[in-house]
Amino acid sequence: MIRKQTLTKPEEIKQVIPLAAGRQLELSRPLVMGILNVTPDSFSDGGRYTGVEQAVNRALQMAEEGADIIDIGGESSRPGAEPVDAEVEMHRVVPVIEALRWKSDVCVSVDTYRAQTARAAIDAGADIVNDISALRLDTAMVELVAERKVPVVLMHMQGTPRNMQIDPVYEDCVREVGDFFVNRLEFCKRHGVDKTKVVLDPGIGFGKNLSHNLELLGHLDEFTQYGCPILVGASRKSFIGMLNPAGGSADQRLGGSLAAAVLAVLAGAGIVRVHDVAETVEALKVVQAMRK
Ligand code: PT1
Repeated sequence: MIRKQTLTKPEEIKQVIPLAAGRQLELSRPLVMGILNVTPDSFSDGGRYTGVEQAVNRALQMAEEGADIIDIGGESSRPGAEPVDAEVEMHRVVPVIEALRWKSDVCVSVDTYRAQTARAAIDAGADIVNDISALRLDTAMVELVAERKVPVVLMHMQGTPRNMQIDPVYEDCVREVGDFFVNRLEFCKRHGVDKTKVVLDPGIGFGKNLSHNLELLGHLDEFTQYGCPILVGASRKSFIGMLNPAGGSADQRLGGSLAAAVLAVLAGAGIVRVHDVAETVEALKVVQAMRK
C-alpha cells in the first residue's frame, strides 16, 4: 500500500480540494498529476490482462515518483483524434481504476467527458472527474458531479479534438478563456456544483496556436481571481516541438515540458498534468524552495 506523506501544518494550507471519505488534496505546494493513457497504442501489448497490469504498474510507479493524482483516460484528445465508443472507453479505464484501488489509495482522476464513464469510474474508486469539455458535451455530467460531490476539472477547448487545431481564432485569448470560466462557474452554481469542487484549466493545445498557448501560460495569474485552483497540461505538447523544430518526437520534449511546468507554477498553477513525473517533481522542489 502506497500512502502519500503530505503532513502540512494547518497554517500553511492555503487551499484544499476535498475528496470523498475525508481525504483531501492540499495545495500548499504545487501538485503533480501523472498521465496514464489507457489507449491501445499507449501499451505495447493489446492483451487485456497484461494491459491492465501494465497500466496499474505505471500508475504505482508514478505514485512512487511523487505524483499526487493519477489521471486515467481511455480516449485520446490529441489534435485530430477520433472519438471512441462510450463502451470501449469505459472498458478501458474502469478495470484499471478497480485494480489500482486494491493496491494504492493515491488520488485518481478520470479523464472523460462522458457521464456513463465517469459514473462507472467513480463507482470503481475514482476521486475526481477531469472533463476536457467542461461539462458541455454530456448533459448528464453536471448532475453526476453535483450528486456525487466529486471535484471536477473544467477545461477550456475551442472546437473538438477532431477539428480544434484547424484554424483557432480569438480576438483576445486570455479574456475569452476567462469569460468561459465565468460562464462555466455560473453553470456549476445553477446546477448545485460547489465552487470548492472546481478546478479550472485553460486547455493548452485545445484549439490554440503557438502564440495562444504562450499567451495563456504567461497570463495564468489572471485566472486565479475566480478562487479555484488552476491546472495546466503542457507536457510534451506540439507547441513545445514548434519552439524546437530539431527536437524530434513527443517523448523528446522533456526539457521544454519541465520549463512549461515551472513557468505554469510560477504564474499561479496549483496542479500540473505531466508525463514525466519524477523529473517534474524534482524541478518543482527547486521552485518551492525558492518560493518559501
Ligand atoms: C489537459 C489535457 C487533458 N490534455 C486536462 N486534461 C490532454 N484537464 C488530455 C498537442 O498539441 O491539458 N488538461 N487531457 C491531451 N491533449 C492534447 C492536446 C495532447 C494537444 C497533445 C496536444 O500536441
